[in-house]
Amino acid sequence: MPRFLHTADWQIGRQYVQFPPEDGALLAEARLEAVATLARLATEHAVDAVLVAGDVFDAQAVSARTIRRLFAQLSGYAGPWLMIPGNHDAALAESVWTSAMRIGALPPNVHLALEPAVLDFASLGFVALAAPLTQRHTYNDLTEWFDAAQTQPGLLRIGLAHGCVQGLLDEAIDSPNPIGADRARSARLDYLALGDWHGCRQVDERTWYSGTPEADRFRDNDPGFALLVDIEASGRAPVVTRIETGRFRWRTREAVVSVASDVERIAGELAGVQASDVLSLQVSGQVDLPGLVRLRDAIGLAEAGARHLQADLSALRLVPTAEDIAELDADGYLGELIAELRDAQSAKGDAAAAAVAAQALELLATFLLEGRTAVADP
Ligand SMILES: [Mn+2]
Repeated sequence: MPRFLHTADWQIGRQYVQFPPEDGALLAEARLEAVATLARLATEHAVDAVLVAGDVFDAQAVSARTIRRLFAQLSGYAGPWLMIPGNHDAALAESVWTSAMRIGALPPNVHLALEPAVLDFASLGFVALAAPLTQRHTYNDLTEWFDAAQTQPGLLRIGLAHGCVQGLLDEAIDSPNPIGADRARSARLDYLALGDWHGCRQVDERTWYSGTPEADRFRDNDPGFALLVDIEASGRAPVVTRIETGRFRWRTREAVVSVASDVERIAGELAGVQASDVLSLQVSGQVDLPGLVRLRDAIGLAEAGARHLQADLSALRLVPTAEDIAELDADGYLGELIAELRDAQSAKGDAAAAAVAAQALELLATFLLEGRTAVADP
């Protein structure tokens, strides 16, 4: 009974320039570690082959060192690794693949299809129909020829392709590269291994996106898996099992604050962050001064506990209460100014002037608060 491990979208060489270097370097390193994990899983589950459905590399201009390091991660599985280029590492005349071959980095058990090909693994009971991308974007379906491809009866027909199943993922997908929604049936495939959609997703009984083994962006589409695919015999439906491979958990959280308990709830969630969390937090609404202090403290602690936390409070409006302003202890000129702004904020008649006063009050309170925090925290 042939068994496969299906993976895609390794995106090796991806740079996380939007992150501080210490976080970005670890996230990039995790992509290589994910490949080592795949090799270990392939061996543990005794698969007949690993199917890598494109975007092994994130870019064509990956350093020789990174290319060598990637292929070194494969050493944990001695069986065949089937690879096709995707849109990020398309098989151009000069590509990351030609670089890899030039430096002799490809191990002998990597079976790379740089052009459309039927790869024969008769001794293992299957053939692979490979539809590599030879340019970054195409507008014709590169899997069309699968339908007419003749293969030896009795051998499983396994497809590998990278792109967008038509009518399914059009808006959100990485690239145009269309794939017929009915391809597995029309080409009599036992399994169609797809890449490009970074989340794990079933298309039909025989067609799956494995997703990327290690999340690389803030999109809640189920990344961080590989698929174990068991096919009892030609024509039988595959049994597909998701295996968790991801190390970091990327999440987005949008929170709205209107009452004090909202701040407590967010602080409670932040207290639960773990070293594997990469979190993007956006807070909107309005908050009083103690609420803002509490929120900033909770964010500060969570920043230290998470792999990465980016908090955006730009849509959160500070609305200090009268007690808050008294607490700021601003006397003399500042005290008069605050009182003036507070009156102007609630003055009736000129709405525009009231809004400006509210904004000025918020700024001033924030500066005073920050000054106080800075003194209290030498
Ligand atoms: Mn892609």
